[in-house]
Amino acid sequence: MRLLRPAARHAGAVLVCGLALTACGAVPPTGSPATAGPSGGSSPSGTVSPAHRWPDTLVTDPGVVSVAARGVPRGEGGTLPDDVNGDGYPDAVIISERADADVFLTVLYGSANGLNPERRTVVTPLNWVVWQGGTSWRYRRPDTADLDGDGFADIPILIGAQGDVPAVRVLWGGPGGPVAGGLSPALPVPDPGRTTYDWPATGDFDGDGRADLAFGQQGATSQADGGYAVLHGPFGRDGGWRDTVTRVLGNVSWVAADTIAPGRATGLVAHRGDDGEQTGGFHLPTLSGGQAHPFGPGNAVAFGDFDGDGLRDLAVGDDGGRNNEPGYETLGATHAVTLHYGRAPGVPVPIPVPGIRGKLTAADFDGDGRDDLALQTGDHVELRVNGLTETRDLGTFRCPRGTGLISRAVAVRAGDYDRDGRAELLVNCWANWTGQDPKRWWVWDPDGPGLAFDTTGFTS
Ligand SMILES: [Ca+2]
Ligand SMILES: [Ca+2]
Ligand SMILES: [Ca+2]
Ligand SMILES: [Ca+2]
Repeated sequence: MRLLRPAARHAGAVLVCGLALTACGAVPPTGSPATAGPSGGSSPSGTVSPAHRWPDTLVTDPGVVSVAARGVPRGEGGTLPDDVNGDGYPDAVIISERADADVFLTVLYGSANGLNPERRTVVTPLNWVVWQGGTSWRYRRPDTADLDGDGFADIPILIGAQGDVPAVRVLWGGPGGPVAGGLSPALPVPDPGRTTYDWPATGDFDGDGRADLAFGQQGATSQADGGYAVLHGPFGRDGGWRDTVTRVLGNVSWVAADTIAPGRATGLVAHRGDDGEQTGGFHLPTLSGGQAHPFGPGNAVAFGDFDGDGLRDLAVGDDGGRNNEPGYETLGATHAVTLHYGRAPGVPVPIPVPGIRGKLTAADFDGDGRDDLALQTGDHVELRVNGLTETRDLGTFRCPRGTGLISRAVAVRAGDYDRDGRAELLVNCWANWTGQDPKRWWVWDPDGPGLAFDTTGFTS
């Protein structure tokens, strides 16, 4: 039994079996790795059982979301993996709430002046719900990528009927952002009951220039059967995709990916499940090479180039999750960020950070060519800069007035939304000690005034 948050991850894991009993039954042993074709994986060598396909209703049901846009700059297409309207500026996708606690997606559009909530698209589920699986530090999802290769970043979302198994669909980007009806059929994720209720990770995992989607897969009959599945792009608007690769790694519950960049295959973290405690996982710098470096414990992960040598590094930290098993006070608690540098992946370098919790967010906030790390200590968000050797306290974020107690600042995601070479940080300000409260937001810009906004009134 866990004492503290996060509760959502494990609750979601339990729910997988609770709601999808058929998907928790026996599943043929998976290869390592194995490939299934776009027929849905019914080939003899495939690992996708037709018995575990999504319900057909999820494929055919139209009119799932409404879309309301205002002030969206019109783009012509580009190459950035997070440019939803293709105007050359990265965009931020967040999950947020209205006053009535309705959960919806908002695309905030970048510009020369950065993010501005007056330039946005609000995507609201109709009779379905946007799944909120995942704990607070992974709340940066949904990720984006140009899944169909048309020059506009797309948004895979996890959505489904209340109480049903959610499906992954793609909300397609376009010159004016997402539009009504611009939603793919349900993607044929292998063994959805085994695939955790976390959102998929975007990447180009085979380095072919086409964006792919990765999913963590829990073991069907034991933890040892856990692993990951990758659906390779390009993805068609009819729901088609190139092929599926699965791999068994043992006790894997969820995945996190590096950022997409031209000319390199995207790295992946396949993380073990947990019962509220800190666990570890496997770092796969490339999937095609097959090498999986074990790491941990630490439930918060972030990729970056922290020493500026051009190689990708992995930061692992304590997200604050605990349970009340005997010894919980100390077991698995590193109270540190541990760096796994690309130049020496087998030599972890711990950096003590007393009071660390929450997620890690990496970006180059000061523009020196080295990625920096935003992390939480207590109620504060702080930056580690200059190769993570220097600490810069950003303080407690101020949120819109009149919203009651503001207690926690949660760094959600970062990007260079104004393209001045220095990243901005998007922070969610909780007014609730006990759980996610994604209504109040703050954009921290190292070069300019902060911007606060509240999604409570985002009806359009
Ligand atoms: Ca854009
Ligand atoms: Ca696209
Ligand atoms: Ca690819
Ligand atoms: Ca930097």
